[in-house]
Amino acid sequence: MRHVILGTAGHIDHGKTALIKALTQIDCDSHKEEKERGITINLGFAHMNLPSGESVGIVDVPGHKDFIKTMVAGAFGIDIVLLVVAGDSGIMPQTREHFRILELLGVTTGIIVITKKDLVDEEMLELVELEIEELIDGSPFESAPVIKVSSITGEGLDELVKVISETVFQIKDKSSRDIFRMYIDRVFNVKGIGYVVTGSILGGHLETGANLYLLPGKGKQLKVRAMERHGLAVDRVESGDRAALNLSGFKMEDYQRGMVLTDRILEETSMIDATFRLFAEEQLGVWSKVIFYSGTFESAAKMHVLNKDGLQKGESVIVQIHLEKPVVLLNKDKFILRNSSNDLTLGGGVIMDIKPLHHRRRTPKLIQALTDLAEATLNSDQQFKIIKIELNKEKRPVFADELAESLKLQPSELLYECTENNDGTVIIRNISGKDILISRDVQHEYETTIASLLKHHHEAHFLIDEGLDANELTGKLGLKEIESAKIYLPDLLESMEKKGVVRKVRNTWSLRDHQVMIDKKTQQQINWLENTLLNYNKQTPLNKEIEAGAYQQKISREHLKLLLKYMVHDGKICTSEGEYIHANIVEEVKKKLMLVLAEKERGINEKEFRLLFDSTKSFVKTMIRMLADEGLITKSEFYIHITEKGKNYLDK
Ligand SMILES: Nc1nc2c(ncn2[C@@H]2O[C@H](COP(=O)(O)OP(=O)(O)OP(=O)(O)O)[C@@H](O)[C@H]2O)c(=O)[nH]1
Ligand SMILES: [Mg+2]
Repeated sequence: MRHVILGTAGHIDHGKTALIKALTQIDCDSHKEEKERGITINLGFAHMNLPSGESVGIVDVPGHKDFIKTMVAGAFGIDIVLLVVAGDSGIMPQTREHFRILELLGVTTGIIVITKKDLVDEEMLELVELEIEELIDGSPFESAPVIKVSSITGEGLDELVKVISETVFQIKDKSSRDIFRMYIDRVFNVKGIGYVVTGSILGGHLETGANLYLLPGKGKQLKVRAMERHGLAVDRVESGDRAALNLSGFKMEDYQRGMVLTDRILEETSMIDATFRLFAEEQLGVWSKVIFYSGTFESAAKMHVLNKDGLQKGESVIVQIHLEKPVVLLNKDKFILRNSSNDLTLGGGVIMDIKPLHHRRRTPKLIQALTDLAEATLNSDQQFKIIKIELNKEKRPVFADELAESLKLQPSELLYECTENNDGTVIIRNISGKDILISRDVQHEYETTIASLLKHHHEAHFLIDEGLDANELTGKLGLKEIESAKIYLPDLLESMEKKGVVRKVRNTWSLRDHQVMIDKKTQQQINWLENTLLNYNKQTPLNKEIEAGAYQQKISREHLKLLLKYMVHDGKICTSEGEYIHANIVEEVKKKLMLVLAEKERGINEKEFRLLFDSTKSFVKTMIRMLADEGLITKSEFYIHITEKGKNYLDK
């Protein structure tokens, strides 16, 4: 089954609605005011059953110049246009305006229909044909068929139906895997059934019973109770169908024109980067006030031209658009801009970034990046380039799922693109089952920064073989809050180890070539410190006293800390809560105490401990902490006891 929507376009009174009626027997001008004025005001909807059995949806748009926004909403999502030109008047202003809008909306398949054949002679028809040729020359419609009909006599209609049937089969199948999206173009309440909304499905598919969201908004869940496609009840609709959905949960107070129904919650935006082509006879400066249209959405906006100082008719530029109202859009969506007084269609373009940074300054680097993105956006086979640009924007490791979500791609599609079309600039790492992407340049920067961080660390701690642990490095790289970095960085460090840049020292990472170097002067300082601590014997020296001694030795406080740390690492001294005792003394006390404790069933208290060694209270407290940490003793409220581990120690 084909899923194709046909739309009309053309100047007022040229016979669009009459043509649809002649083809389908459906009168799209159903409103009272339309009947009275004899013009189309609202979008009209119909469907047509082709001889092949296919059914195509039809959207009939108004031609009046005041209803361009309605025309844009109707033309959004159509696949084939019937560009109607009346034989008795030829190309008129809205013929041209609609024609350009269609081109900008990416509608590239069409049939030109010359109507009112019954009112004109051959000569006049030839003239109109010449005008049409001129209009379509060099456009995507250059080779579109031109059919002459009369909706009154029916002449030419059979041929038109034949051409429509052929054209329907030229439309490429759309992907029904995409996100389901449908701008609502009509809402009505059917007694006993509830609210029904209609629209052209822009992507994805939908089954009865599915959940939908009305966006932008509170994200309230709606349920599809029943559906119709082209007037018939169905259980499934998809991209390229006109559909009527009966929704449970839908409330008029939640709805505003311009909202879209989706099958998942999509982020709203009010700032976009886009390409823009000006087709109106106008000159625009760097900043312009405009009205933005995409689908049924409309908002006042400001347009900032980024890569030029202004633009003339026919020029294409890169712009940032600031919308007054939030909207849900997807990259590659098309849009139309009108001037702020809404009497002139300026042009339109393609959205390339729905969540850009705010570009305050137009730097050459920014312009280059945006130019690349524009090229990738306009070129559908450049998906990988878009992925790369989005990744470069992040400047950090990103989960594949996360990136796919922001690009509105399936994770599998993203990974496929990154493996099939990768030019080596994007690195994919699979770490504990998670795919993480990072740009090669960013990874290279990390490697350089890590090496330099470690170098500085080693310089400042030259007596210590340890470097920094993965956690400290994550923090120093500014990645602390980044979930993906927590698994990415340890993996990166391991790969740097394989490359011979770093090595593991206990739980830290050091530069592979880092070695502890002790010069003569440092050795003297170490000896002095060691003697000092030995001389204190079983009295823990207060830090203040060590510092005072060091000061006399011309050792700075920082350097003293480093010496102490080195000696702890080296096993010469022991430390607990900032107190230091020489390792030999710890060993001596340990042995004797264990022997005593092994004999004393009830254990000993702190005072007895102190008397045993003729030491100070603070020495005893520090020793108890050290031995308890080692697991050799336990301490109840008053007494110290030997543990099993302590007994084993004695046996050794
Ligand atoms: N004689 C003749 N009259 C036609 C033909 N097609 C349309 N008309 C008449 O032209 C007038 C305008 O036709 P519509 O179909 O309403 O024109 P439209 O393009 O839909 O106009 P808008 O929707 O307002 O832009 C009506 O009075 C039609 O009856 C035709 O092929 N022959
Ligand atoms: Mg009409």
